[in-house]
Amino acid sequence: MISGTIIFSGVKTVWSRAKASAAALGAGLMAPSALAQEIGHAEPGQMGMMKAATGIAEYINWFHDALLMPIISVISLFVLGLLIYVVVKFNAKANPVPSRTTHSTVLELAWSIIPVMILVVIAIPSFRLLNMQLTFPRADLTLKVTGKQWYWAYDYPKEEGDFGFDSFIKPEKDLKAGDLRMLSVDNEAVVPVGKVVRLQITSADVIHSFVIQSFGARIDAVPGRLNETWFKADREGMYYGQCSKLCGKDHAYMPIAFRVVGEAQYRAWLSDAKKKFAHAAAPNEFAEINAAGALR
Ligand SMILES: [Cu+2]
Repeated sequence: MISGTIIFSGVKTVWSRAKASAAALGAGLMAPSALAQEIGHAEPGQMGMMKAATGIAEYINWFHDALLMPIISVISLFVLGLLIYVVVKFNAKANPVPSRTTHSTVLELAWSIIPVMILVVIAIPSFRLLNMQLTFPRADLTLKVTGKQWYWAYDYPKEEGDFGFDSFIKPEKDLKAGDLRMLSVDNEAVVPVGKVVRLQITSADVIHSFVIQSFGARIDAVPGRLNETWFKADREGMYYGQCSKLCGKDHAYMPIAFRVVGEAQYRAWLSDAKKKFAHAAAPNEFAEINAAGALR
């Protein structure tokens, strides 16, 4: 297991180096403004995974692109080849007298052991990924995220000013230049770049699911339960996600929007947000529960 992990991390390093040099090559061709604002959302007609903004998302993309896709492609082509071979070679015309073979020890051992070995090869990086996602580094900022029918609510902790707000999808008629249909929201969650953000996720009604693919974050929002995930965004920009659990009639209309900014910009936003979204002005369930001491 351990030597396997070392091999895989070696492969991963080579892969991310190749990707980094490809990105550097691309960067030379792109306008600097395009680089300053990374946008984490799917492009129309896009194939493949969304661009990664965290180490975990990069690992997920590597796992999918460099390991799972090649394995499933080879298996699919192999099975297709076998089917064509059987159809051509063993049809009634080509093979009028069929063999009466019912048993082959070698074949049976092979089709048991080879799939097990493939699964072991997949399991090693898979468990490594789970371990990365479930090992929480010390958090610089903890946000509470509440799924509601049908929007998300964000609560910032006492140290950041003790405020919270609801985040609704922007209706199509309110979209401005640069906004994205079905993704842009009225109030984005703002977080600092390069900091560990811990998310405590719950729901006020039915089960929702909080997903931001560019962060490699995916976790259910379950009423009465506090689930956790974390991310550390390497790049500034806008990152979008969507509720990924069928949660009712407006399931498709509750996007998740995170703006990752530099420390100074974050502080500036914080001082405005503290006033705009103070809990006293806009009370929410959590403020009431907290006041009652239920969550302490
Ligand atoms: Cu939902």
